[in-house]
Amino acid sequence: MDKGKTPCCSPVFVQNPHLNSLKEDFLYHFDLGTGTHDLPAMFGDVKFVCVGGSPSRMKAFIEFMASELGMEDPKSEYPNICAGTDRYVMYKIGPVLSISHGMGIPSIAIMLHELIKLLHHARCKDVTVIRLGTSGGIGLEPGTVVITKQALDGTFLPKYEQVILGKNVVRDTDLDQSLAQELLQCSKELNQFETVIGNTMCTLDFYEGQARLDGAFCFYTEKDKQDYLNKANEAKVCNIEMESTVFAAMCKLSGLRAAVVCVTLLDRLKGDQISSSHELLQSFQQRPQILVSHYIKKQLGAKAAERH
Ligand code: R2B
Ligand code: URA
Repeated sequence: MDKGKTPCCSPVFVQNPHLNSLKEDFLYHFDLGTGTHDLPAMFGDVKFVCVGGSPSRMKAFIEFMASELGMEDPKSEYPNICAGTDRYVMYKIGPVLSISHGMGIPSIAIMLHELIKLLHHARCKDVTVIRLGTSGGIGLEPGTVVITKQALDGTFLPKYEQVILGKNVVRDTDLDQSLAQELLQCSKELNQFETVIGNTMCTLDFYEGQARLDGAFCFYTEKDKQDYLNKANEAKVCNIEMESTVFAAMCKLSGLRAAVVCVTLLDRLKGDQISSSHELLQSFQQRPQILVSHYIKKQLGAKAAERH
């Protein structure tokens, strides 16, 4: 494939022979299933899946996306496709799906298993998945958007480790570098906020796992914390969040083009508490949405031009 060109007709892989013996596949945490829903009819046209932690942010994203694509319907609310469960929310407008994933690796991993199966059952092709999130920055002005180059674990290694059948299974966390560059280019075109490409550290916890001094427990000194964050800085970590490694690993296993775009809410070299005003934090959180919606519009414009 030519560098920089979007892939053509890449299916979404599941790698599980046991699925073939299921009479129907019920995606429990979405409350959707192959026996109860026509997944190809509902989702076959999906090309972009945007995921983020918070249900209300992912609803706001679909409303924003609809208005950006000129597809908003002032008379109707966007229905939550997963209304039968309160685990995740899911919204769709044209080829764009917006889904919440909660906080942390276990929560996003469950969502991704079901999302990958959903895209597979729906026979989707050429799907791009982007995580839009928040993070703590390292040495960056709060509000900077970080597009992840490599997702690293808490020891600064580009891997995701999980115990499966009592054994440690290690998966790598490569993300699509051409997609990261395309997103950076979109940010240059928008010219509205600072955006960088850098490494993202993914942790299992918000407090001790991210070297904070303000959790319920802390058995290290302020110097220990600073030394650790300085080491992260040396490993070119630009931001810290809680989902990127498993997101990258699972998207890679299923052949999905993937990117992580997170805004920084604070500079962790200067503090731990997120105490900026609600309004400022809200406006920061819109930045990944603005960037990704520009990217999607551009892609859809390019596809439309290819067809004519
Ligand atoms: C960023 O923000 C959340 C913690 O506040 C977590 O889901 C993450 O990755
Ligand atoms: N999300 C995180 O995981 N860490 C932060 O510091 C801010 C948001």
